Amino acid sequence: MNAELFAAQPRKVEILAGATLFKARLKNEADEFLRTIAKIAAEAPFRHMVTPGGQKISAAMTNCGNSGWISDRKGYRYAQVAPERNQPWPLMPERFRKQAIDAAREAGFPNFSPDACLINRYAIGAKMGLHQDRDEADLTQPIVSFSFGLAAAFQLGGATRKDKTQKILLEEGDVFVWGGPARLFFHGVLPIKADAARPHTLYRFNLTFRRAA
Ligand code: MD3
Ligand code: FE
Repeated sequence: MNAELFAAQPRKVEILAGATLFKARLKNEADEFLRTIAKIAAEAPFRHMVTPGGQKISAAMTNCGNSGWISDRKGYRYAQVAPERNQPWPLMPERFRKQAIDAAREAGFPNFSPDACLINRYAIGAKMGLHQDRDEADLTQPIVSFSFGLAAAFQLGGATRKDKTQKILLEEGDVFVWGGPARLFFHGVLPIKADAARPHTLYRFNLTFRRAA
């Protein structure tokens, strides 16, 4: 039997108002994206930052673009230089930027103009607790996320921390656009699991394109 017959086909799913999932949209480009991520990381290495409370963040992070998201004892913020290098972040690859803008437009956000791309690398067992993304200046701009490598069970809540959450599977090549009413919703990532069918795939990568400034 031909495995291609069962491969995920691209499709658009409206999860809730303002949150649109494009399943498998970048699946064929995954290897190219992973190579480009490796080049960015050769310039600005992945590292584990700490929260203002002093907890180590379990996803390793780096950035590309004019601004990059950072966290340390002083707080969460965007910075135009990588702190330990005192140099600008690597340029946001034009292909990345275009894919993010195209997805945002198709989800109903024609004016998306990202200046920051946070790259999260999750090893097996890494997770991200429920949180809101509110460090960006203009909350009318959406966030666009690309997932590669291992899958994740993504938790989507509501406007308050107490709201019920739903679980959404994010797989290789999935593109998620968040804006409008969903922009400030709580969300998180459950611990990443190994995939017996992909024994050489050790990480999940998630890229989030944002308008920071
Ligand atoms: C829903 N990253 O970096 S991306 C983050 O998979 C982050 O690495 C997750 O949450 C990850 O801040 C999820 C999808 C995402 C991004 C922003 C959102 C979902 C969102 C903002 C509001 C609601
Ligand atoms: Fe987030």
